[in-house]
Amino acid sequence: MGQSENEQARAQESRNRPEPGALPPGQRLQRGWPVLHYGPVPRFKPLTWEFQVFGATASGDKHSWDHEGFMTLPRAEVTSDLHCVTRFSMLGSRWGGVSTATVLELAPPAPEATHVMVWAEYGFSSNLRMEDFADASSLFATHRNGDPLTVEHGFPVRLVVPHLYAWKGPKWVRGVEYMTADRRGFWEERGYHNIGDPWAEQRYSYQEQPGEGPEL
Ligand SMILES: Nc1nc2c(c(=O)[nH]1)N[C@H]1C(S)=C(S)[C@@H](COP(=O)(O)O)O[C@H]1N2
Ligand SMILES: [Mo]
Repeated sequence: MGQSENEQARAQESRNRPEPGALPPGQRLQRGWPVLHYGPVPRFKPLTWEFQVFGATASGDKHSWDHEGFMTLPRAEVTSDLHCVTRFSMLGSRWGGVSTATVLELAPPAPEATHVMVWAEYGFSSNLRMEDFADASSLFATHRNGDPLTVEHGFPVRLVVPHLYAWKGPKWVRGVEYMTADRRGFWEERGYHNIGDPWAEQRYSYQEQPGEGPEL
């Protein structure tokens, strides 16, 4: 179960990315775990909750799991850091859940799919390049340090993409849309960088270079 440390190390090497546990430029260490999001905390409704994969799927069909189905998918663990663009970082959480690789394997995208939009409750969304979504450290987390997520932190499922700023990981995820072209998500439309690499301090959309995001 889970990802070996070797595999994690190799994934890091291949991206030439700093080790977990390091602080990106302009970030400070946070003790404890603040709650940060836009809008109200959604109530979990187990009977109607679904995790859907749709858009440019290989078969053209939509895939969906109910909560029980999602919780019985193969599980993985990743230890990683969370970097909020408001400058706090939380280092060294052990996230448990379903890796994005598992979702990609069970609900494969069409070959033309280049980006994903991850959708959460109340229409919150964030867009990712396929390679960032598919990264070996990207995980749909249900647990942190062995405990189920609290509702404020995204119960039942949040995305964690440790090599990007934390807004790229929606809490209360309900679906993934495979896309054949890039489109901006919620914060990416509202002044935040389309890619959001904390090591390059890609905080705001005005910093985007040509080709890093769709027209604003
Ligand atoms: N659905 C949703 N997910 C979200 C956000 C949000 O506004 N809505 N904010 C993001 C931001 S900016 C951060 S820093 C993290 C914060 O996660 P936390 O509240 O568990 O610390 O959630 C991310 N996920
Ligand atoms: Mo954030």
